Amino acid sequence: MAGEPQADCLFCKIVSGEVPATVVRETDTTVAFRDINPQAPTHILVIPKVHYPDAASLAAAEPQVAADVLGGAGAVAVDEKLVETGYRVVFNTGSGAGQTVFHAHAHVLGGRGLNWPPG
Ligand code: IU
Repeated sequence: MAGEPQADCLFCKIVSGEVPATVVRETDTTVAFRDINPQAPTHILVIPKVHYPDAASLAAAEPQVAADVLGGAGAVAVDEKLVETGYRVVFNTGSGAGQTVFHAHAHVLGGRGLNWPPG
């Protein structure tokens, strides 16, 4: 059921501690950890502890938690000293847009120049 932990979900296993991750920030509703395949000098994922397949379905069902994810991205950017130089928050949504893990997550990318439009 949406919102419940999914047995086959990698990010649910990171939330439960079953799969290790380099956690940089945790709140009652979110976890932030370093991406294992970083695409920038700083690349952190901010995820809700509850399971929804993407950001839009999370926002529709639990808007406060979606706000917590976005706020977590901002807090990570401050902690990682990305604010002055700029950073990007990305929610890949759907396999055609590059989503590979179907548990909502924000990518926080920074520490290098970021081109626009993204590829
Ligand atoms: P995507 O937007 O669904 O493609 O992002 C998934 C991210 O999860 C991607 O950047 C992976 O490198 C990252 N990731 C991870 O950090 N740890 C893992 O064990 C796995 C994927 I699998």
